[in-house]
Amino acid sequence: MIQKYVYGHPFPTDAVVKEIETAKEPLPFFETDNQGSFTYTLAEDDIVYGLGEQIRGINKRGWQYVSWNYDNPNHHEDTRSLYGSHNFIIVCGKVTFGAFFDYPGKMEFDIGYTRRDTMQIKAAKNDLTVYIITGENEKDIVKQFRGIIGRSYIPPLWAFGYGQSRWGYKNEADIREVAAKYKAAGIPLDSIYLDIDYMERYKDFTVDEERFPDLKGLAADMQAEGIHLVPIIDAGVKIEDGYSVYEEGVEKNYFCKNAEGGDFVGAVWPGRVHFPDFLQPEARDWFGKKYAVLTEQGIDGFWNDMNEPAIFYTEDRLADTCAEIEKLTAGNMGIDEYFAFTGMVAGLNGNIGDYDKFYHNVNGQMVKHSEVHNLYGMNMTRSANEALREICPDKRTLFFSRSSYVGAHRYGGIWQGDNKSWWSHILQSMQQLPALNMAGFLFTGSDTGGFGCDTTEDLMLRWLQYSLFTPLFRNHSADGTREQELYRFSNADAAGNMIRIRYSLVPYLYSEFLKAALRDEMMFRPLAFDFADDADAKQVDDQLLLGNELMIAPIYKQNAKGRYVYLPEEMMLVRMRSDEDYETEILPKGHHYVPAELNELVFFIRNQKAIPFAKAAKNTAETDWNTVRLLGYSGCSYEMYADNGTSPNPEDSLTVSVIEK
Ligand code: MIG
Repeated sequence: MIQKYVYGHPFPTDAVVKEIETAKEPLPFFETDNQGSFTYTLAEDDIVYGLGEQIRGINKRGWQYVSWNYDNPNHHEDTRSLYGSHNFIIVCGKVTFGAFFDYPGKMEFDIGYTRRDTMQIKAAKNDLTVYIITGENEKDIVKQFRGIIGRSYIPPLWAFGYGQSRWGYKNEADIREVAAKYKAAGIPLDSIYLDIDYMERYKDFTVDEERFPDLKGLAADMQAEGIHLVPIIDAGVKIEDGYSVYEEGVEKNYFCKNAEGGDFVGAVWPGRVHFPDFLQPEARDWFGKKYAVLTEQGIDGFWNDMNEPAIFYTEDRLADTCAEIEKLTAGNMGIDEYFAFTGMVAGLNGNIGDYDKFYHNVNGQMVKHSEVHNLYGMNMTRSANEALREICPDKRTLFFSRSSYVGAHRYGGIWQGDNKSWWSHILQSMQQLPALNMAGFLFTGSDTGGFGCDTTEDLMLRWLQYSLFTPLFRNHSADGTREQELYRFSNADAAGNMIRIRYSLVPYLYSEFLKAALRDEMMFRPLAFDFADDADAKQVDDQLLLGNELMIAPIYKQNAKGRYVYLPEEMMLVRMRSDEDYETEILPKGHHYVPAELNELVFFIRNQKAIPFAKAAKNTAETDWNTVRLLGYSGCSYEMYADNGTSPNPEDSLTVSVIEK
């Protein structure tokens, strides 16, 4: 059952697509002060799941989180906001229910942080819609929620292949080198990503003619090798005379305005920029149609970046800061002045006050950005998705975004933002997966190997052993960090074996993805969602169920030659060195220490289940679905979902078949 409660005058976020009548009975579970604050008393053993892309564990209890889409490449346990805001939680324990707080501005979730027994959720203003969902269990609550927010985005099949990315590929030769070296190393590859350097001075929908003189030719050569090029698009539009995107946007009033009615100026990679007003349908249509500049050159995938939007600085604040600094540095700087100085400089980037300085035009009304902040990234990806469905109506285009809000899951996937080459960020990524799935985000994954900092070859290998299960499987790193293409490492053979295992798993992963999307289910679940009465399962926050057949338990500690794993039922341990070299062993329910050398992937097949396992291919287009055989318990079958991998509506080519062992 879903009950809807409206407070004040909520901004229409488009998160929920189903009409629901406002409830007549009073709000259950929470006390509200009718000022935007909602309080729930937590029982000692209550678990709180959800919040999508957030830091810390699967159980969110014991911290304060803030929904405020934010570019934080240095996030760790202390962080409160990340790139997306997904205000859906499930409280599980004394009473079990789901709650979605549909509010596009800043929201705080104090989940037993101030007081262990109190959850206090607070919207900046009392203008929001609250949905309370009760059901049979957590999975049922999620299914009901997903039913009202609309079907999750389904990418083309090739997006399930392995992708190589790096901020730092400067020109066509760099891209060709990556493709050639992967080929020479015999490591499968489906995509190479183009970061901001392909553009002319970071201008959206331009291609630098010197460094990429023939993108169309390059894209065609890559296609011939089964490789898709995936360029980045940034939110900010460079202010530059003669640049048509800038000039059109100014002329048509498609950019966000400042208080005086002029076009708001921020600074990001291109220098001074205007931000497209993605809340205007006409602006969305206009910006989205620009993607054709690239699809015309053979491009069929994009990633949308900097769309929180990230703002390095605004002109006003920079001017004020410089004036203050002048005063501070006039005499002999004392320690207090020194810290004031460094604080002011550090505070330029992503300054929350800057988001009060610009406005969206919503049906002629000027709406302050900070009140609808968390919708920006979602509407950028919506702009691309809706336009591309017109431009390329016959096939799916790959999209994923950095920033998001509930509802964005209908338009594209998300990557989990800028992480680091830290062991803890393998775990952090995994812990976000079920919460993201709860909110509809199925196509997701982390920057494998780590984005910031220098990776190591063992970290890379262990990260691959985790990421090879995530729908988005991309190796990405930041400019200036240690290069991490797999062929650079002394363990490239072992890494290549992991990639080949991924390709053997593509039929299974794709099938489970389709099921999750078409049935509004979760692909990745905490153990307790399936084993509700198992007290030990509730404690597990570094293992996940994947689909209905697998359990993953990645190794995320350096120098570990194995790990403890909890089996909530008898399962089959699979220990794989390559798609052809592996052994299996049945383990009883309970706690086990599972050894795994660095070059060994371990995962578990659930009791009396089996998964389809194909011959590894050099890319997804070459996957031979006829070679699919069952791996797992004998005497059981698997229900496989498949389609042609490209039709915009998956139902048009969907096949459901039963594979028997
Ligand atoms: O401020 O385009 O998250 O993936 O490589 C950094 C450069 C801008 C942030 C993205 C990252 C990308 C980088 N971008």
